[in-house]
Order: sequence, then C-alpha cells, then structure tokens
Amino acid sequence: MFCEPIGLEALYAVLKKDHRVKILDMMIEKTDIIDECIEWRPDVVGLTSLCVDVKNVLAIARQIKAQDSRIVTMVGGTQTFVEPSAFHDDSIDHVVKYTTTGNLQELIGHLSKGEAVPPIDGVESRENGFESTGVEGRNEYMVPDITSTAHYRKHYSYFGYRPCAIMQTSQGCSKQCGFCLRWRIEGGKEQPQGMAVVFDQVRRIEESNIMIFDNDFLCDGARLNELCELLEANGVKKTFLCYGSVNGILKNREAVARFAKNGLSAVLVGYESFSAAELEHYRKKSTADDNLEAAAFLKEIKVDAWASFIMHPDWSRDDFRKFRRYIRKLRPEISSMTPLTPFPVLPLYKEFADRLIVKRDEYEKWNFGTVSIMPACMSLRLYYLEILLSNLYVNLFMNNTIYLVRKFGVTTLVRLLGGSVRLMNRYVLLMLRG
Ligand code: B12
Ligand code: SF4
Repeated sequence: MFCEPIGLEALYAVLKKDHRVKILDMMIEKTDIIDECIEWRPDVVGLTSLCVDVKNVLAIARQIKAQDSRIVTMVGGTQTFVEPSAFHDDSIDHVVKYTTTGNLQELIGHLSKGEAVPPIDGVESRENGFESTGVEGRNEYMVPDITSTAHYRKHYSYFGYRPCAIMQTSQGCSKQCGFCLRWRIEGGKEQPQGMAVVFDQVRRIEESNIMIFDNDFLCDGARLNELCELLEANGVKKTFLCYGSVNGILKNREAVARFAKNGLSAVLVGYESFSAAELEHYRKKSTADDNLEAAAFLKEIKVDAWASFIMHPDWSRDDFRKFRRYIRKLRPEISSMTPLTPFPVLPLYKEFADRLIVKRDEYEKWNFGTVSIMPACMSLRLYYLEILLSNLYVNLFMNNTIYLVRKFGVTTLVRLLGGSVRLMNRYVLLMLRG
C-alpha cells in the first residue's frame, strides 16, 4: 500500500513560488535516486523519514554525498520530530525537527544565496554542531499541492481503495491515550481547519476515494454536519474513509449517520482491548462495552469497521483466547493487531525498560509488527505463535477474506493477500527465531 507523501506535497506548496521543486516518490520510482541527481542536478535534496526509514534515509544521503558533496541534504518527517539525533550524521546537513512555513523559507533562503545557515528555530544544522533552538515548536498545518504528485497518483491506495487520496483537516487529539505517539507529535488538543479550506481540498481531489487521516475525524458532530451540508449543497459525491474513536462515534451518532449517507464507507477504529483494566491503563476514554455499542451502531448504519487492537505483553494463552472471542463479538470487517510498542519517547518506554528486547537504534524493528517487550506469561516463541493464530483466526474464520472479495474483487484480494502472506511468513520466522 502506497499513500501520497502529503508532507512533501506541503513543502512543495511552500517552496514552488521561488524554487524549482520536484517530488520523487521512491516507493514507486523504478529509477535510482543517484541517476536522478545526475540528471536533475539539484542544489538540495530533502528526505522524509518515519522511524522504520532511518537506515534507508542515511544510506541514500551517503550515496548522494558520495556522488556530489556539494548537494545539500536535509531530512524531516515524524522521526526528526521524535528523535532528531538519529540523523546527526556526516551525510546530513540539516535536520528539520519541525517544519513551519517560516523556518523552511528561512533555511532554503540562506541556502539559495549560498550563505552560512545561522541557528534557525526547529532546524539542527551540522555547521552549528546540530544544536537546536525553539525546541517547543510543532509542525505547521500546510495545505498540500496535490498537483505535485500528479504522475504518481494512480498508484496511491488505501488498503483496497485505489486510487485513493489522503487528507488532513485537523491536527492533535484531546483523548491523549497513553500508548499513542500522534497527539504527542501534533498536540493534545484538536486544532481544526475551517470547513471552507477543507471543502476546497475535497473539491480539488480528483480521486473518488478520500482517506481523512485526522486522529479522530468523528469527534465533532457540528463539524461533520458542516461538511455534510457542503457535500449535499454542492452535489459532491465521494467515498470517505477516516479514523474515528468509539467515543466520537457514540457521542455523534446522528452526524455520523448523516456522514454515512454522504459517502462514509469505513472507519478505522481503535478498540484496543477486551480488558477493562488495560483500557483504563491505556487511558482510553471508552470501555469494552462501549466498543460493542459502537460496533453495533456502525453495522446499523452500514459503515465498515476496520478495527485495531493492541496485544499486551502480559497476555496469557487464556487472554489470547478471550481476545479472539471478543473480536467475534465485535465482528469488525477488518481487524489488525499490533504488539504494544513503547516508542522511545513514550512513558511506556521507561515503564518497560527492563523488559525491552529491541534496542533503541534498531529503527526498522519499531514497526508495530515486531514484539519489543519480553512477554511475561510465555516464551517469545509462543507469543509469536499466539499472534500467528490470532491473525489466522481473523483471516480464515472471521470472513475477512469473503469481505475483501465482495468489497474489492478478486484482483485486489490477491494483491492484499500478498501482504498478508508476507506478514504471516514474518511471524513464522520471528516465532522460529524467538
Ligand atoms: C498516512 C500515514 C501512513 C501512510 C504513508 C504516508 C506517506 N506516504 O508518507 C501509510 C499508510 C502507507 C503508512 C505506513 C506506515 N506508517 Co504511517 N502514518 C500515516 C499518518 C496517518 C499520517 C502521516 C502524514 O502524512 N502526516 C501529515 C504530514 C503533513 O506530516 P509529515 O509527513 O510529518 O510532514 C510534515 C513534517 O514532518 C515536515 N516534513 C516531512 N518530511 C519532510 C522532509 C523535509 C526535508 C523537511 C524539511 C520537512 C519534512 O513537513 C510536513 C509539514 O508539516 C501518521 C499519523 C499522523 N497523524 O501523523 C502515521 C505514522 C506516521 N505512521 C507510522 C508508522 C509506524 C507506519 C508504519 C511503520 C506502520 C506499519 N506497521 O506498516 C508504516 C511504514 C511505512 C513505510 N515507511 O514503509 C507512525 C510513525 C512512528 C514513527 N516514530 O516513525 C505514525 C506517526 C502513526 C503512529 N502509529 O503513531 N503511514
Ligand atoms: S484517540 Fe487515537 S489518536 Fe487520539 S490519543 Fe487515542 S489513539 Fe491517539
């Protein structure tokens, strides 16, 4: 599954007025980035990075520097915000911890004039010893320029929906769940954009499928109604996917039902656990019974639930069985389960410090698939076996497969099954190694 690089589209929107900018989506491109550098001769190459990408990003930056040491390299993205020091490397000139129109224009402005770069808020530059100022800042919401990825857009998908655009209408999340990185990156309170700005983006998107990846798009009934009014008044028909919390679904039933009539097709909802104690420990604002109520409501309004669950490292075999029974009660159309992952910046990292089995700098293993905390009630091998069984259970017995064929057709199923088989193989390997 490839999604559009919306962060890069936002940078493009800011820089295009004064500079020649080109987005290379290396998830899709078949060419080598070095060939592109030879052909295009850029002054600056900017790379975006999640945690799992660190090693690849550094490898690419080293290749670029080896090819032409005059090319300025910079990196931004989720990982620079979470842990900028991962990029304090000879191959990287500037680590942009957080990005605003102001600091981006200032940095590129100095570079384009060939000037030394002074300390800039949010930017850690090698020439300044990677020192940072303005450590409290955050990424600014910027409207992306989606024309910048026009030639790639047919490839972008969200699960079975293809082509599919993604968009963001609000940053932050006031639920502040304990295990969650997102509100820590974006802020502990929703900062919604005005609906006129949002609707304008909806209109510009040519794809009929749109994934709204706000942390909880269903949290504000008035806003949902505002969007529905605009869709209805302008006769705009799209298929929407979004993240939504149980809390938001139950609080705003009428508005969610209206949104369903206006194209809402599936909600990615974090049910997380069957256990009241765990939900409380995770600081979830909903209970196991709320989950059941929200699941029933989504069925009633014919919106699919793509549920996510967190597997706690203290689960026994009996807990795994309870978990599978709970999924059967909820009957989500799709279930995904991830082992509790205490990212290095989360308080969970300290809580489980003496049980961690993944090192901080094994970046590619912080992928929400690898078990990073030593299980308490069984060996790692058995724990992986339970994960495997749970995955098989939802895929074979919970009608995931039938749902996928009905919804997306056999071709998409084959494409998605490729991913599932790779996931299963990975778990078998991890289990054997465990
Ligand atoms: C959409 C999305 C995806 C899409 C892909 C998005 C893409 N093509 O970039 C898909 C679904 C494919 C995906 C996959 C994964 N994702 Co994801 N994803 C997101 C999501 C929902 C939104 C990201 C986003 O676009 N944000 C909006 C843009 C505007 O922000 P941004 O990219 O950070 O860009 C801003 C700045 O960072 C900056 N910037 C970005 N790049 C650069 C580069 C330069 C040079 C500069 C100067 C600035 C700069 O400019 C932007 C403007 O402010 C976030 C959650 C969230 N709400 O953020 C998770 C999130 C980023 N994903 C996450 C993870 C873990 C994954 C997976 C590993 C999950 C998995 N197990 O498969 C995979 C890995 C993908 C891979 N690299 O192979 C984690 C990251 C954790 C971490 N520490 O890195 C997040 C935070 C979710 C979470 N669970 O907490 N993801
Ligand atoms: S509701 Fe979702 S986005 Fe918000 S804090 Fe909880 S897990 Fe994170």
